[in-house]
Amino acid sequence: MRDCYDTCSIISEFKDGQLTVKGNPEHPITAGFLCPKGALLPRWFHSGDRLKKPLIRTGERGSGQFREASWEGAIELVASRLRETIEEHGSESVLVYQYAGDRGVVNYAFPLRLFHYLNTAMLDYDICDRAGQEALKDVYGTAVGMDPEELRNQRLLVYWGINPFWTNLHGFMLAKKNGLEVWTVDVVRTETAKRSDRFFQIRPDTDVLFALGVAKVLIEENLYDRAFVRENVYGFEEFRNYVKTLSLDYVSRETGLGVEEVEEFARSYAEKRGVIHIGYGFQRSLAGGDAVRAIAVLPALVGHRFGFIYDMKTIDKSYAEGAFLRSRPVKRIPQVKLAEYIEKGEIRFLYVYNSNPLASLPNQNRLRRALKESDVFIVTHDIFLTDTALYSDVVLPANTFFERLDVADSYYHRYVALNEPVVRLYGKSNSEVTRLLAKALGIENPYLYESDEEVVRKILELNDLSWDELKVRGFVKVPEKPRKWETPSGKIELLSQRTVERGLSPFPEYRKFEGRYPLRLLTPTYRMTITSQYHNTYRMIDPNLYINPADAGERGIQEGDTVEVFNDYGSIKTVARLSEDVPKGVVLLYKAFWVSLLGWNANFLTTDETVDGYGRGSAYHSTWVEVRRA
Ligand SMILES: Nc1nc2c(c(=O)[nH]1)N[C@H]1C(S)=C(S)[C@@H](COP(=O)(O)OP(=O)(O)OC[C@H]3O[C@@H](n4cnc5c(=O)[nH]c(N)nc54)[C@H](O)[C@@H]3O)O[C@H]1N2
Ligand SMILES: Nc1nc2c(c(=O)[nH]1)N[C@H]1C(S)=C(S)[C@@H](COP(=O)(O)OP(=O)(O)OC[C@H]3O[C@@H](n4cnc5c(=O)[nH]c(N)nc54)[C@H](O)[C@@H]3O)O[C@H]1N2
Ligand SMILES: [Mo]
Repeated sequence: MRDCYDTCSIISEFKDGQLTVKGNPEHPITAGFLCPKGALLPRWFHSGDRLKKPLIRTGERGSGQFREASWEGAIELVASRLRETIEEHGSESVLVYQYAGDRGVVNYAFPLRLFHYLNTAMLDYDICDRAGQEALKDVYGTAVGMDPEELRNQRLLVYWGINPFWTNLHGFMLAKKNGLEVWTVDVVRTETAKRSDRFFQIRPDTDVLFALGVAKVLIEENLYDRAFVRENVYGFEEFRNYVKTLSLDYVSRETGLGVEEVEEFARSYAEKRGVIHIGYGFQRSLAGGDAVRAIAVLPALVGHRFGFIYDMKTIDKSYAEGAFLRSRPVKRIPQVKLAEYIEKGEIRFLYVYNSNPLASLPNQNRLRRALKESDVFIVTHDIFLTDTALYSDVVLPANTFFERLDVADSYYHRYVALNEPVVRLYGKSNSEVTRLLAKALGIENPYLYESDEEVVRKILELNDLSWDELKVRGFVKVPEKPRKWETPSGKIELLSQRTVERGLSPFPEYRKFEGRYPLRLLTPTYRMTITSQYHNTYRMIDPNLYINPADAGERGIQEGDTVEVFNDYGSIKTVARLSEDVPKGVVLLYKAFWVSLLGWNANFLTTDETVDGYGRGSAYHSTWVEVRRA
């Protein structure tokens, strides 16, 4: 249910007024344990900060002044404003903004039925894994790679731009338990890097060169799988010529890795036919699309059919979303460009659920300014009074996945789980609120009134999954069907026809990006939060700035000093921690904590530029800053 690779099977119980949770020992990925943040879920669930009553804004936007309202009153207000907005400005001036706060099929998708029915604008989801999705489609026609359970039969796993010891702990443990050799390619010496057999510490944005260098060695040292390539690869000769001109000295100079490291990577990777887990984290940069495309070439060269892990799609969930309810084509608004569309006056009504964009979107100063200066009506449905809720006109209390029926898949593994309620405390589910709104709007369409169980049963039926089996075991594995590459040539495209059509180079390109400030700011995930979630309930965050001692020295900064971090987007103050884990030229802040608790977050500094050749994916990591003693 959480926005997390592992999608754990949790056994929960409610006794004597207290929720307890444990990892399901029967579930092959969860394997009987929860990660540190999962184990604390009862604290989140029982938090005294949970919203209990709807709120209506009384003070200035963002001031936090609200009055409590009844559910009827709040829903009536939302419905009448929705109706008025559509009458005055048209249905496309309404935007539903949601993301993965809860990944249950019903609670993720059902509210979209209402907005499809109303023909409103929807998001183009580009905040998380988009550039990599597009890049993998360019090469393989799909971003779905290997079933991680297949790792049991593998020897080597390469973590490329991902920090699974924090973000995919069950995947990391699966690899370790099965005795795989583990390598990490990252800019930062992460907790995963520290637990890996080999660590390739690379400069930001140079992954594309590293991967091309490895490809060159594989080809020129005849380490590639000729038979596989002949049969399954499109554009091999052209690609071979492309990497021929690449000098390994240049690769070494740019990446910061030694020539021998590149050669050793290639030789050992080929010998062990490694699997590459391509991270979501690192592709959120201007270089992300080309980097993933270059990395994607490597499994093909060593003859590993789907020798990568990125995304998993097991079941078709479209019925829950109900796009068939639309009578007009959808206008999509790029998620990262929300502020721009508000500035242009194209959005008059914003309905937010499952997301906290006032913490998670880049360039927060611009977004907040746009919201303050516009007259957009904002409704937020959340469990807590988040930063987004604080900026809203109406706040509706949500309940949690412990309190309702749902079904969930995973973006990492092939198990689907049934989520059954244990108890009900406060708030209403995303689907309940949808039904209330539909009723208040006088809509009669039966699809807007289907019960959660009806939707779940229908989804299972459409996917040939058994409700009875799920009821008994709690989870079921979706078998993998034989599949081919879904590219224009029907093969793995080292020369990509899709990218040529988009006006890009047929091969992955290395480009140098430079900012107006000297230090590259990375803002990756933090161990005890999921983006902004759990900050308010666990109170376990790390707001410090990590800086290399050499960069600190040049600026007269010492361990523990208060520093200002700034660029053209904004400025924040925090405490400096000197660390060799971040290389010279790079500084690090963890992503997206609650602004109302901290007074700032990393997204006051991050760029809202996008990876334009690759679906306009977000480019958080392409942010440059300067740091000085405050
Ligand atoms: N604990 C926890 N788990 C989570 C989440 C969370 O917030 N907290 N969020 C969930 C979500 S939404 C997502 S998308 C996933 C993200 O999961 P990950 O992909 O693990 O995410 P990140 O930590 O953002 O990024 C991974 C690494 O990319 C590195 N990196 C940055 N730039 C470069 C580069 O140019 N090259 C290379 N090679 N590496 C680079 C960073 O140093 C970082 O260590 O995790 C999910 N799981
Ligand atoms: N600087 C920086 N920023 C980033 C990233 C980065 O790497 N660096 N990563 C980006 C990535 S990968 C992602 S995926 C986005 C995520 O960005 P968001 O989608 O904004 O993610 P969360 O902060 O998890 O917010 C989810 C919200 O949903 C609420 N919620 C949970 N369950 C329910 C429910 O059942 N019903 C309702 N109505 N609400 C619920 C939670 O309380 C929480 O407030 O952030 C992005 N932001
Ligand atoms: Mo994400």
